[in-house]
Amino acid sequence: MLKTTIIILSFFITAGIYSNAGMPLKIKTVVINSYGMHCTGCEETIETEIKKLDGVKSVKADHVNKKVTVKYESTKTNPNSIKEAIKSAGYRLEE
Ligand SMILES: [Cu+2]
Repeated sequence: MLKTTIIILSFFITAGIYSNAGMPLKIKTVVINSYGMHCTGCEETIETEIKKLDGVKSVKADHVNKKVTVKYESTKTNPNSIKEAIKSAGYRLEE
């Protein structure tokens, strides 16, 4: 009887662990300083390049404040890949 209870309990605990591991998306936000943007056209160029990355949920480039804000799934991409995308769009990470 006790053994059965333990088996049933451990089943539920295990099921709980797996559903937690599989379910929630890990969305992170990163703000990257980016230089060389002069207008909204530049913002669009950077945004288009970053959106090509798998796992990017949203991207907002801001040429006035020289920042690019990106929401991404941390299991699919990372800040380094986003920085590479900014560089291949023709913009700089340092002033
Ligand atoms: Cu421009």
